[in-house]
Amino acid sequence: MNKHIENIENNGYTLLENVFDKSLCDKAKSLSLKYIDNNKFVYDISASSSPLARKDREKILNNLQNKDYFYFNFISNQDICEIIGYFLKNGSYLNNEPFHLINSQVRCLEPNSPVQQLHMDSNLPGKGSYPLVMIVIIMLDDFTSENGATRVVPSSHLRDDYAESNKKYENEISIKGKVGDVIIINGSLWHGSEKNSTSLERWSINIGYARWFIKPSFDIPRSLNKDIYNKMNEFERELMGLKTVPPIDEFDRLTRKSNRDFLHWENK
Ligand SMILES: O=C(O)CCC(=O)C(=O)O
Ligand SMILES: [Fe+2]
Repeated sequence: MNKHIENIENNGYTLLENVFDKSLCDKAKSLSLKYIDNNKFVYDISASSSPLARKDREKILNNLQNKDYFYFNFISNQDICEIIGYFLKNGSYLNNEPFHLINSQVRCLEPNSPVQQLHMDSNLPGKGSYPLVMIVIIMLDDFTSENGATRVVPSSHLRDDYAESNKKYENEISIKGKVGDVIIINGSLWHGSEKNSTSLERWSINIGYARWFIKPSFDIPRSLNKDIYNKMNEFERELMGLKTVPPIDEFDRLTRKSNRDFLHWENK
């Protein structure tokens, strides 16, 4: 763990090898494909002006936490959450304030999927500050130099500016690895996927975690379902941010943190 903490502190990312079995990764792909095919999702891309919202050469399944409890094999993996917890608790009161899930996605780059703009997921450069957001990328296929591996600009989490549009930086590198390997990235690191120049798909699970007071990408507490909730352990429920939903007004509660789950399902 110390090696990974050092890597993330200095370079902004680390690679954990062989965290998940190939069989679990294959199941994640086939299950996700089933959800994608059965649902024929239509996304309103006109509602967003970011080039990151263009998904024409991708298959995407968002909000894994409300699709199937199976995905918690990845979302709440202990080895991953230990490292994430170190970074997202560090500097908070007694180094022990909670962190929560802010997005989770299965992402498939289809053949000829274009390069993704270098970006940060934290909405704020990291220079001189504690990390606010951490990203996990789980390889469901080998990541190679041809099929759209994640590229990063090492140590860019220490800068105070943003990557230029459509620019390839001299010192950027692609993180290659095997199915079941995991990349952990400081959310302020400049990163994005490469072009997929092969005739095969490149699948990954991409997960975002943040300090508890950072707004998630989707309303995770309100979109949970009870079947999945009932299977979750206490840590997983807290990871969904159920105890940090703001009260509706001061008569509901006087603090943002609560002793009880927002959904009030815990004793039923
Ligand atoms: O899939 C990848 O390699 C990175 C994806 C990413 O950074 C994103 O969609 O925000
Ligand atoms: Fe990203």
